[in-house]
Amino acid sequence: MKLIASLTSPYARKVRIALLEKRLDCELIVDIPWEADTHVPDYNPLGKVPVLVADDGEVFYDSSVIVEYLDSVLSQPSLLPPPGLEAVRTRKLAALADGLCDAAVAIFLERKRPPAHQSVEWVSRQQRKIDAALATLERAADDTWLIGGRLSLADIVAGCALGYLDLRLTEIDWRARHPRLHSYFDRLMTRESFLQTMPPSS
Ligand SMILES: N[C@@H](CCC(=O)N[C@@H](CS)C(=O)NCC(=O)O)C(=O)O
Repeated sequence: MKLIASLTSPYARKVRIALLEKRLDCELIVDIPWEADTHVPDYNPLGKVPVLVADDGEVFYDSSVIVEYLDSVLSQPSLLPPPGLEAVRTRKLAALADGLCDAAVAIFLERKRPPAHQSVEWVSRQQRKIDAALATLERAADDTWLIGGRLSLADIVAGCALGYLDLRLTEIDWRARHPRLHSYFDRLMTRESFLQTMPPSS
């Protein structure tokens, strides 16, 4: 298998963590989709990372779909519960944390535009999503794991989303406002899979 990814993408980190948790071998191909010489659109019509190329050449994208594919390749440790309400709740929390990432990425990209083209209203709208998502995660983070008593896709996405805030939106002091989330994140960050995939600072 090959994973096409950038090292700062929280969505790609999600897949890299899943691969490490499952101890699956996978070649990492670093490709930055914003650069002119990117090959990402050759694999994903949306031009986004991560993309997984399976051993038989089939291509998978969207990070959560890739994690589901990895669960089908190697069922243990499973990152999604079997079909049922717990699986739906796991996906819901993962969707929430993905949405937090989407809003943070939107702010990061907006700030890269020339100042005269930046929209204060757009940034505020994204900021409100981040604040509300953090408050919801704070309520969910009352134990070691968000759901089901073990590591799941929800924890991986939540950890990647919080890590992305630390990388790109350092002015958001989410730890001070969300003490349970702070402790939950610190516990998560002791895991080898999270430590090995820390994003570089640029
Ligand atoms: N929902 C997608 C989001 C992927 C995504 O937005 N990746 C960003 C990097 S953080 C990207 O490749 N952006 C390039 C673009 O939007 O053209 C997933 O979970 O895989």
